[in-house]
Amino acid sequence: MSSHDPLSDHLLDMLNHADPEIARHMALERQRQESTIELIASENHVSPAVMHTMGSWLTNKYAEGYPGARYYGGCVHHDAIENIARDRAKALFGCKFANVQPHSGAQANTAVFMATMKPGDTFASLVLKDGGHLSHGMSINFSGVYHKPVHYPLHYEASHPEFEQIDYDAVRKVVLEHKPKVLMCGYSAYPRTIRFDLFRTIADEVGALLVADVAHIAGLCTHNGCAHPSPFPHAHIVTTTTHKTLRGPRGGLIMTNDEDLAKKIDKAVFPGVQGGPLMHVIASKAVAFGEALKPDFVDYQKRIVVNAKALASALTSLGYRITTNGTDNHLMLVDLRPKNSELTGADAEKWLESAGLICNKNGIPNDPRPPKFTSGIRLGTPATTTRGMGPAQMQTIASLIDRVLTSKGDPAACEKIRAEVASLCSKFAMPSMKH
Ligand code: DSN
Repeated sequence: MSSHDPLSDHLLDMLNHADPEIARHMALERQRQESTIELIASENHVSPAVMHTMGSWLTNKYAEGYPGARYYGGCVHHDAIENIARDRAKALFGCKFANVQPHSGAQANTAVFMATMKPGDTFASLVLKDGGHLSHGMSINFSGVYHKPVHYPLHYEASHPEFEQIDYDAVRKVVLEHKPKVLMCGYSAYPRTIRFDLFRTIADEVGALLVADVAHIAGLCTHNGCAHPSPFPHAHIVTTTTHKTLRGPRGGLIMTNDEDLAKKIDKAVFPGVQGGPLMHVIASKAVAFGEALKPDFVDYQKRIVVNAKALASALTSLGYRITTNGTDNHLMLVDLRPKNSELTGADAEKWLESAGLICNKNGIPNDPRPPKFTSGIRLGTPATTTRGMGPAQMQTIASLIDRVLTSKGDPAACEKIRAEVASLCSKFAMPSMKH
């Protein structure tokens, strides 16, 4: 039986006195995370060092501005921490400038749009329903309200060898026709390698800035592209979250090699779209970047991809269709229809959760069903890989998923599978259980 890290236990003890109502829910959530298998592609389990740096006295401080140029006194240690975070981010991704203040990936993209475009300017991106992101031009997101998104399509003909993948000829056509200020690449539900080099060639044809949002694949892109080609030197600007494959705290990050763009980005982050930086989160980002700079992080990223391929292949053998016929990265989209044409992603998500397998419903390219239902689920391997699971466990997980879905969520079957899931989890501790 694993034990927890002492700081987590101490926190719960303290909260049991200070605020028992919240303590109860936090204890239950810890138990939920420990006893279920996390397959949401954008989630991960952080180390105790990353986690507890966030829950610290650094939250007490206002530090508007940047190191050496703050609008409040008492920032000396915050300057040091933010400089370390910036230097580690630059070393990790191999670039010259980093802004570690964005509160999230969407905030990072908001700041980049402010730094590079005027209201009404056109940008090109992949549409949300094909794997893009809210902040890449959804009609009711700031990006679609204040700017003009034009979207490039995927290959939609089933006979095409690159079915459901980026159609670079179509990207070029859209870019030449609309001459956008910004060309965006990087996605939330795209399982294949992104050709940053081809995107840059296309952007250069019309003088557009190439913005790569690597929120999902950030960890894979570290160490000069250890498990996915790096967006540098091709992208003018790179945005990311820090909490997905990068395994840091919930937050955002913007990087570039261009000094002029770096100045505009700093101004856009603060005072453009944010006020005081979350210094406790920035310190935690620094800790996470420090962990990621260690050589075993490269091995971790490679194992994420090996596991994703193993899970995709096991599900294919069981009769599911993986879009694009596989994956090159940490995630896959599972088209449920070949197995059961009536089954929606919404039902699959609910049934799987009742068995302790956590994932999210997700549209597949050209999905006839609306986003509330969908014909697919999205699965990812960053969290299971953090727990130390490997290809053998991916086979087991595929079979557990299939048993839940074949049972049509039968409560007795799901209860039995939930016990098997808990037993598997007990053999693969979360980082906060190893100390
Ligand atoms: N919500 C994130 C995801 O799950 O992919 C994207 O921001």
